Amino acid sequence: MDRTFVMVKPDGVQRGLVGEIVSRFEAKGLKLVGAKLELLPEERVVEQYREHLEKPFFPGLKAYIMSGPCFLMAWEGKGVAAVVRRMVGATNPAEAEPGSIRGDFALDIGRNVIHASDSPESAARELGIHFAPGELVDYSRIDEPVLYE
Ligand code: D4T
Repeated sequence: MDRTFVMVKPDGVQRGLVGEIVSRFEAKGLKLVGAKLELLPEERVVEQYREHLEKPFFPGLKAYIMSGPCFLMAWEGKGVAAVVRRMVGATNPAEAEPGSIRGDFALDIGRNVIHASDSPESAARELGIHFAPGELVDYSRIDEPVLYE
């Protein structure tokens, strides 16, 4: 089954949004297969955002991501990376649809509450940066037989 990486950023943790965000993915029918609260070390922030290293916003982005604990998750489900990105909404919260997480809970692109991998390939890479294989759990949710055709 497909897996993706999702992270509540420090602003989301500080604002007490972890439970609301986890609830949305649970209610959708996705399965939580890994989770931890962590202060990210610089190497993993750089690896996570390596495509943005030369961008003018990178120093501020790195400082923000390292400013407090992040809540890291692995979610599993059919087409999960694309499903989660739609639930997260546009990168700029001003453009994110109401009903999406950023559309409902954020205002500023530099404080957009949550990260989610943008493709199955990114998901595999990012899960590898943040989780050891033994930290991801294989199990069945009791409602799986009625969630899938
Ligand atoms: P993340 O990676 O945080 O989920 O965001 P997205 O995948 O939706 O968007 P992204 O890679 O384009 O941007 C990464 C991260 O950088 C911040 N950012 C971005 C910023 O502070 N200023 C900017 O101008 C841009 C483009 C927000 C998300």
